[in-house]
Amino acid sequence: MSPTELIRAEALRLGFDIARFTQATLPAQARARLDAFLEAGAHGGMAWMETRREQRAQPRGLWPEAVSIISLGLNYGPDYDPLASLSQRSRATISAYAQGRDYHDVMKKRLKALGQWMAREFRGQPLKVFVDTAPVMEKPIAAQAGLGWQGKHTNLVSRAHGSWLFLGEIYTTLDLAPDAPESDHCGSCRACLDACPTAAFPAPYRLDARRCISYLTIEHHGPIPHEFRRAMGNRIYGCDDCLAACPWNKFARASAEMQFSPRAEVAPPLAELAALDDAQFRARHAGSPIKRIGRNRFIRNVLIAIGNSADAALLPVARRLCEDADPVVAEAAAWAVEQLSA
Ligand code: B12
Ligand code: SF4
Ligand code: SF4
Repeated sequence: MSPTELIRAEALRLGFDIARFTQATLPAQARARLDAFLEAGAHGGMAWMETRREQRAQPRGLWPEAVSIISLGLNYGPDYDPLASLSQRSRATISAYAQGRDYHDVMKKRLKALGQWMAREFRGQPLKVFVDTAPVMEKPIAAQAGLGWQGKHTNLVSRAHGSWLFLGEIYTTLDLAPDAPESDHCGSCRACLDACPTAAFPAPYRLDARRCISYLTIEHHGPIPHEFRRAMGNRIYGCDDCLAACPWNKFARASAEMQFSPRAEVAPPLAELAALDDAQFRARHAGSPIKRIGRNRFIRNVLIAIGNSADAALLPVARRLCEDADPVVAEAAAWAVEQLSA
């Protein structure tokens, strides 16, 4: 077997759903698009995107010795309708990616296992493993390796897994034969663009993160801008609307990875979530990506959902939080009270 066949077979054995190869260079176009994104301020408060621009723009900007990249995907396809809870307004909608165990942990563990196997197999050739948080353009790299194409919602769409694929990479000094890129199969479709509740796409293939509910609920610190509060509905962590709209999901299969199965109720009652103090929040979300945003940002999001619930039974819950020690929580609580009293 060739080195790429060996590595691919080992990756699949370790539980990856797809593994493909590309060279450690991206076309100048990827850099130009990243620049345009940052120049437009579309990254909002994610200052780390700006500060590590050079490393992100080009794989060798991060690691000059890199020759090839192994791009890996893990299918997290939900076995339920991720949008079903949007109409259950006294309950929370939590995006599919955050229902199970934190994918960073699952992916990192497998990347390290593959890396260790490669170090043995290829006599200590240096390599580095990455998932999400490193300054790596994961989607353009995966598209170049042919895992799928960047759809108009900007995420990677796969013919086999639809929109539900986590990405990770191994940069290596090995010179591996590259796979062919996948071509764009969006055609005239614009279902994802039309599905967005906050009009976060200024144009196909371009996202303004400042308008995206995923950004607002996970990355944004401080009060949620008023113009987006209504549109958020009961989405308290991330958003799946554009991903779920994609017709390519009809070929997707539910993930076989038990660690991505929902750890608790898919759509928990807002009253239950609003009652969490710091210790309870951390205990409930141990091992989940949700833990990262901390209790205050989480309760802020829950209060926006309460304000949108039209459920008068949640009024005392919101009133209680008007006295919260965190000013952002207290402000969101006051807004929720106002909405429910109107
Ligand atoms: C910052 C970030 C966010 C930000 C900004 C998202 C964004 N689209 O940039 C926010 C917080 C909003 C976010 C949200 C989500 N994220 Co996110 N995020 C990232 C992160 C850390 C960096 C992405 C980045 O570099 N953005 C900068 C822009 C410039 O890059 P880009 O999107 O690739 O932009 C390209 C296009 O605009 C394109 N382009 C421009 N014009 C044109 C024209 C044509 C014709 C074409 C083809 C392309 C094109 O060129 C640009 C550069 O290549 C990556 C992890 C990583 N290290 O890559 C995860 C990542 C992209 N996120 C991921 C996920 C799962 C999500 C959510 C689905 C989570 C959720 N359910 O809430 C949402 C999806 C929202 C959406 N529609 O994108 C996954 C996506 C997996 C996949 N299959 O693609 C990643 C890869 C993490 C991972 N390791 O799995 N995320
Ligand atoms: S994740 Fe939600 S808010 Fe963000 S672009 Fe997609 S549909 Fe719009
Ligand atoms: S919904 Fe349509 S336009 Fe959007 S990514 Fe899927 S195929 Fe492309």
